[in-house]
Amino acid sequence: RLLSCHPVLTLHLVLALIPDTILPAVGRLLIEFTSPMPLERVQRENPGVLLGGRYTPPDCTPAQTVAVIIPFRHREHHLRYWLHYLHPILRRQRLRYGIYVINQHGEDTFNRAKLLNVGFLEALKEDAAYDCFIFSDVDLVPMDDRNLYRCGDQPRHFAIAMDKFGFRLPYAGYFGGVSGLSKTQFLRINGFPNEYWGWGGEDDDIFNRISLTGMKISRPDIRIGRYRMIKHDRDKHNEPNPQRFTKIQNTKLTMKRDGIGSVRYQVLEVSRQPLFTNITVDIGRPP
Ligand code: UDH
Ligand code: NGS
Repeated sequence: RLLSCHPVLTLHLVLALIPDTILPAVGRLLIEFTSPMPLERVQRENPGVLLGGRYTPPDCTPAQTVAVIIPFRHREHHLRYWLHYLHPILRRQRLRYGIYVINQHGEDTFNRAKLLNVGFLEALKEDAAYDCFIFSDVDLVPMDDRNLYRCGDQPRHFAIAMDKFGFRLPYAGYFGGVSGLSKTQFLRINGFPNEYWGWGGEDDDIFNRISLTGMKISRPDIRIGRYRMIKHDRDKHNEPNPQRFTKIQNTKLTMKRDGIGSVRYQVLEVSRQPLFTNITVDIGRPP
């Protein structure tokens, strides 16, 4: 337990010489979503993961403790694929981590960014040691395990080369899909906006918050930040938000009053499952 958990990237030469079974990193991964994924199988294949989806590497002491936060409603089959692919990747990355699924209760309009704020606060209530927060959509799986789910000295954007965008950024200021902020970085931007109900714009607002506080987005190499998205139709109650274009013009004014300091919600249930912690929350509805 004395060794620190070094980034796997530096070990390339050594890796070439040791057998596949103990390889810390694989590199490019084959990701596909054809046959349904039973949770029992995922559990069987991840015996080292503890109740609530917690993991600590057995042989080294990680520098960070990472909370992975997933905004969620009615996507159980996506979550099973996500857990199937991500647990082994995160284990190989030698992270100390926990998985938090923030499940929006009821059928009112979806609010991704508010759920992510809830995830930040609830993860910290569970374990004050969390100092890195990775926010991931449930339908995004990295295609390369060298895309390290950790925080650095600037906010990180992980999902930069998604299959649906032809493995490129759709625009320079895109910050959607999977992103990560240290606790300090998250608090510096007053967390995420709570007032984006429905689809779109909340990730651009977060991008604005980061720029306005003088931080810069860090991204992996374009060959490594590749993702597959599980194809799906538009969800019910997550229609494009018509206010999103005017809202993202006003981040500078709104970010002071709307954020982690003003989020109101009610936790209805915390349930520790074998592979994740499920937090069902009433976040209200649009005004
Ligand atoms: N989410 C849910 N349930 C919902 C809505 C959203 O869990 O009902 C979560 C989920 O983690 C999802 C994320 O919020 O990955 C982002 O929402 P999204 O997947 O709807 O956003 P995306 O941009 O899709 O991926 C928009 C609709 C695309 C329709 C494409 C039709 N071919
Ligand atoms: C922008 C949205 C973002 C969204 C991105 C990609 O236009 O929230 O498209 O969307 N911003 C606004 O609407 C203001 S996607 O192609 O994934 O559906 O993340």
